[in-house]
Amino acid sequence: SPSDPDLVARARAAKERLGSKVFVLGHHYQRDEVIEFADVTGDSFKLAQQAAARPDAEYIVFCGVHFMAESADILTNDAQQVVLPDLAAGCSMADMATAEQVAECWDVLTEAGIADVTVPVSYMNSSADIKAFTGKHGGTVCTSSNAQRALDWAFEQGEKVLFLPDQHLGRNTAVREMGMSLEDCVVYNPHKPNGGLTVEELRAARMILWRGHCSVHGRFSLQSVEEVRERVPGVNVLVHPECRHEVVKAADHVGSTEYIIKALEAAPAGSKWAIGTELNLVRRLARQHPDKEVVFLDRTVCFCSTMNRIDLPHLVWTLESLAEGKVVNRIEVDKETSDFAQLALERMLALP
Ligand code: CIZ
Ligand code: SF4
Repeated sequence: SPSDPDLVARARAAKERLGSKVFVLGHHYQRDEVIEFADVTGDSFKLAQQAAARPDAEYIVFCGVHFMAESADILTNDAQQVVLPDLAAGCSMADMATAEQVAECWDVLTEAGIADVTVPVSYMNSSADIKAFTGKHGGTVCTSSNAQRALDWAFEQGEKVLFLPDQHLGRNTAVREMGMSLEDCVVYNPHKPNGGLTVEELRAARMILWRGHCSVHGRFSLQSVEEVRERVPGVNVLVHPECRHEVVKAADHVGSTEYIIKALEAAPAGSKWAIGTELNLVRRLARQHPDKEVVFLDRTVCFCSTMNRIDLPHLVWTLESLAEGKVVNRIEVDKETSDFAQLALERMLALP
């Protein structure tokens, strides 16, 4: 539906008043009405890098979710203020691993005698606390584009990996990209004593997968793939590695949001694509590629509800407040957390 013209005019006016003082970042999963005002679009990692590359911008308005704004705060300088237009824009996956739960897990690994041979690897989609834990214990952050390189590196440092918080990205990377078997992986459930695992199971495992998942990507099923192949003969199924293992196995191509965008750009006219990622991005891709048939992998799966919390009214309120010199919804990571989290992020940046 078209945006309210009054709100569009107000957003434009406030942005103009702020000039180069403000830099608006838009994640690929954001609404069109928000993306329209983004100075740059990207995945969470690209956006954090872009924020750091604009040290003159006083205000970074992060149109995305909470963990992304935290990462931007960690990677930008102290004078820059990161703002999240709606503080309720969290991420259910990031919320599945709390600092207390992960500390308890580390105690379980210590008791089993394996903590000192285990390297934590945390997906970008995690809170600053979890990234800090990872940095403190010699581990690295990863994205869906470099997860394999991060795991290769981690297995040079130790015998086992504790992968946080997305079990699917961890399993898909280990099994699909690195030739491990499903038996090499165990799932640590933070809601059960000892993660629901015996000491023997922990000692035998190579990949200890945290029991977290994305509430959007986790909903695509093997049936979604089978049905779309029937509905759209000759379709290429392209999914994000946050999807469940059987979905990734049944797909033709697997990759990060940036990979998905590039794959569509490179695809020949007339080709057919079923995409398993967030709906805002899939709809935008369909519009940008009218010469190709682009469909959503499963019509029963919906938007990321927290991504969608950032809407034009929230963006207008944020920009107008900043234009009046009032900083609202600032996301600030404390120094100790930030320093350890940065260590983990820098290990990722140094990956071969
Ligand atoms: O699922 C998400 O939220 C993703 C893929 C985020 C990102 O950009 O890394
Ligand atoms: Fe979190 Fe999934 Fe939404 Fe991404 S799409 S912000 S991982 S819930």
